[in-house]
Amino acid sequence: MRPAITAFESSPDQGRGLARDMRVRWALEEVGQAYDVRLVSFSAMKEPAHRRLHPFGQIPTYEEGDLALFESGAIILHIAEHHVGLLPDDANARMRAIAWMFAALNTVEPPIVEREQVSYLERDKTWYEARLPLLDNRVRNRLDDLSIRLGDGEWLDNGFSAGDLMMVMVLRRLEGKGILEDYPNLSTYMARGQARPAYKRAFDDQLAVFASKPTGA
Ligand code: GTB
Repeated sequence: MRPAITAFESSPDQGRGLARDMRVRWALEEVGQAYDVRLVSFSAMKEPAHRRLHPFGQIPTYEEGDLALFESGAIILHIAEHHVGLLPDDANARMRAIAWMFAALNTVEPPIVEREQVSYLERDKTWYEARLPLLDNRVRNRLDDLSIRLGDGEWLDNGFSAGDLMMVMVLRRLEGKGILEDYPNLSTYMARGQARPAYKRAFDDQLAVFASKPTGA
């Protein structure tokens, strides 16, 4: 059964592949599963029809037969559990890869997202200049530990897994922020993920959505 995912009709990132459909596209490309994409507008996302798929009125969603899923982590875990290529066969290694998925989503991504949101939403507030360095430090604390654990390894736990896919996508949110550059092994790790053919196919497909809009809007 060919699954269908949802993505922004007009992504605010203008095709930079930062919205969370990108990680799902990448996972599907890694396992060689063809899929359909349904593009949704911001208003359609808040309509009852979409909320039946996603209670919070967001993308991505995933539909496959009578299964409907939301949350990129759950979607990628489902893909990884049902195909070869994103989780190791060994039971312990498999759980460690899943732990890295959770670490990316629950431990590393939250301070990155908080920093990002403050820089959008609180830039004109009196506390902004004082708050940003505190949030930078919280991000750096996570990167310090991640960098030590990765060391000179290629991936977080031997071979590439869904844990690396998720971590690379989370680290991408730091692009251009002047932080990741201080962690050469993490920068190289991120580039290694982005160099994977499956990543490139997924990236090009989401970029094509942006490029197909006459105004680029
Ligand atoms: N925890 C959920 C998951 O992992 O699936 C979070 C889903 C989520 O945040 N979806 C966002 C959304 O639908 C898109 S990805 N937002 C619309 C809304 O809430 O109304 C977040 C995102 C959006 C845009 C950029 N960007 O432009 O750079 C980056 C990331």
